[in-house]
Amino acid sequence: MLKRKEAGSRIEELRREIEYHNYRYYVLDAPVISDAEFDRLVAELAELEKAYPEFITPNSPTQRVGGAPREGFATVRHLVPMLSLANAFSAEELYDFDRRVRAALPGESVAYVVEPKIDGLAVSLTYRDGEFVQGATRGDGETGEDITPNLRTIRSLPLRLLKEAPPVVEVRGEAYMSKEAFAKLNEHREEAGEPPFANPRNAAAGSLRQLDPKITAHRKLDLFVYGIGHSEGVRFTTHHQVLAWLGEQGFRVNPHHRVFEAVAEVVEYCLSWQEKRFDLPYVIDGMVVKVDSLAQQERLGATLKSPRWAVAYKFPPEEAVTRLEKIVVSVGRTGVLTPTAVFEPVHLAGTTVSRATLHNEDLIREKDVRVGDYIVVHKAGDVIPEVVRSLPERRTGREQIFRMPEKCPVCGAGTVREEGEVAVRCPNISCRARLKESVLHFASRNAMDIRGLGPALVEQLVEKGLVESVADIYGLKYEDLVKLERMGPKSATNLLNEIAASKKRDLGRLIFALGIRHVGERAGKLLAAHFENLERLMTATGEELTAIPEIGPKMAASIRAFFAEPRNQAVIKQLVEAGVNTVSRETAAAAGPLTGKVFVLTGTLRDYTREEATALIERRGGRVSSSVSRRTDYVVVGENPGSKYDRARELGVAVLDEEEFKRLLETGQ
Ligand code: 3BA
Repeated sequence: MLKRKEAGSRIEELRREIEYHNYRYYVLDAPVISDAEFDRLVAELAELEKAYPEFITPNSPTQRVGGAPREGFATVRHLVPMLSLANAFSAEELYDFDRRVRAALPGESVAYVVEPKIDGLAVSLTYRDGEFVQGATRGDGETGEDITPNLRTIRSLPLRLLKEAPPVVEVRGEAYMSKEAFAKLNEHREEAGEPPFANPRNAAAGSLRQLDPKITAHRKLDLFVYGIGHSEGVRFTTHHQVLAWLGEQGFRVNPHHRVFEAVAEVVEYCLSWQEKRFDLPYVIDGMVVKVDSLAQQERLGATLKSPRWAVAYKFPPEEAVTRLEKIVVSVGRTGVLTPTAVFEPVHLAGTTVSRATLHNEDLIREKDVRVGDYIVVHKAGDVIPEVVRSLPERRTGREQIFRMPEKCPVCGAGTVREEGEVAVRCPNISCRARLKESVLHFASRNAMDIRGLGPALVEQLVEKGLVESVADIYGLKYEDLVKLERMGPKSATNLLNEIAASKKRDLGRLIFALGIRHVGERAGKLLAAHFENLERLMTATGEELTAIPEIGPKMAASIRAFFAEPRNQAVIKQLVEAGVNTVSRETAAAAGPLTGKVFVLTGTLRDYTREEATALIERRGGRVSSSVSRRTDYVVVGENPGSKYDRARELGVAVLDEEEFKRLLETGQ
């Protein structure tokens, strides 16, 4: 073990080294060590920090994802307002801008810097003595929100400046999400039935607005910087000098900025990016033109909203018109049916496209898209083709209104659309589209806990036709398994033992493992405790289900739909025949003296806080609800009770004072 002082200097050394390699990797895209070597450095630092936690600072590279969730965002006042950019929508308007600039600077020569306009979120990053101390959003330009921990998760953001640093410098730039990260994020959101983000800018904004920086850390964000706001102790004469300095200090500066003296060249450069932009890995929505000389910038000044020395040339929106030939429906891994528009091929944002997502049934209806229609298509985030709208004025009368299929196009099971949801789903857990996911969930740790039945193996079992439903797991034979890739005699035997052992799991786990929508681990346990065997759950009516505390109409409907599907009934029959346990050992009574009882608390108790009373009830199997209804068993009344007390008397619900409540906790009566 190192001595404290030595540990301190080694920690410092490791931090510099790690941040340098971070810079090589994320800023320069030119790493000089392997990932494994890098991981070793981080591991050594993490170990030293664990042994000497007094050395941990928020700007240690180990802390990029370490921030705790917060209650809300503090506001930050920008010392120099973050103005907005005036727009130019044509070459003509760029020439107008140039004329205004030259008119205000008579007889002077003018140079411009032209840089891509990143479609992200403007942020302000304050460094004191070279250390990153605060990051904020632009907000309304005067005040923004403090999002320091979220910004620290961006790997290309330097936690310390590389070179000799001024006492204070506030760097400004754009946080954004790459096209690739945006497409992946939306794919996951659609699979989970969550609404997709409209574009990478919304995705970046949504990610930076997370109160829990751990969520931000999972969203791959990046950063380009392009300016300085408030500063003390640095002086520059031109904008391109500022950009060079920022690069030397370890920031990512967009490499496509250029200096021009002639406005014609400025215009040509802007126009040249109209098509080239589709080859960039991030979205740009235009080019920003800035007067290069800072002295000239100062003399030009600003209007109320925007500087007179800069303008954003905005690219025209990339849209195309085509004819919708048909709508095809595919089924995703989780059983969601997704309609896709198939149309006559058109050139769009750099590629030829002939298909676009229509997301869901409701969107098709809202946009009034009919098969045979002329439609407008675009690419969200330059990558995801979408139907923007139909052109009803071009209809012939032969267009067809689309309906989602009533049968799953993959397995033929009757499809289900739950109340309040946009997604139509296939309810058959053995559907080919869903099977791998169903098996993985069935075997997962909190379900049937079959260790060794992971993605690679499930892939093979399903592809080879050895598993056509979750119940087929129990029919697997040694000879089937040893032949598979990465399977030896030992692992095959182990897996068979695991599978056999899983037959004894409690009913609660089995119910969860079936993958009934909305039925999580806790609901599985509650249902098992209430019905005690699977058979009774299968035949339960909606009323019986909703009579159970915590089981609402949504879950009840989904349980009924699940067991109504003959293909699911067949799986259960097969599970029973294989000898899988379908009875509950943990009965309702065993869970606690207050199991199933619903409490409402009102007024102040003398001896317990609200949190303590809740914990005491829950530890005994009861539940605390916030409002009184006919389903409430007890209303516990402290001093100065509210309207809940009146409501309890109205409904004839049992009312307990503090003494009676204590007795119930102690004796269960
Ligand atoms: N340059 C956005 N504003 C930008 C400093 C000025 C400016 C932008 C820019 C006003 C980009 C408005 C919000 C803001 C102060 C940021 C850029 C980009 N320059 N390259 C001229 O790439 N999106 N946005 N105000 N800083």
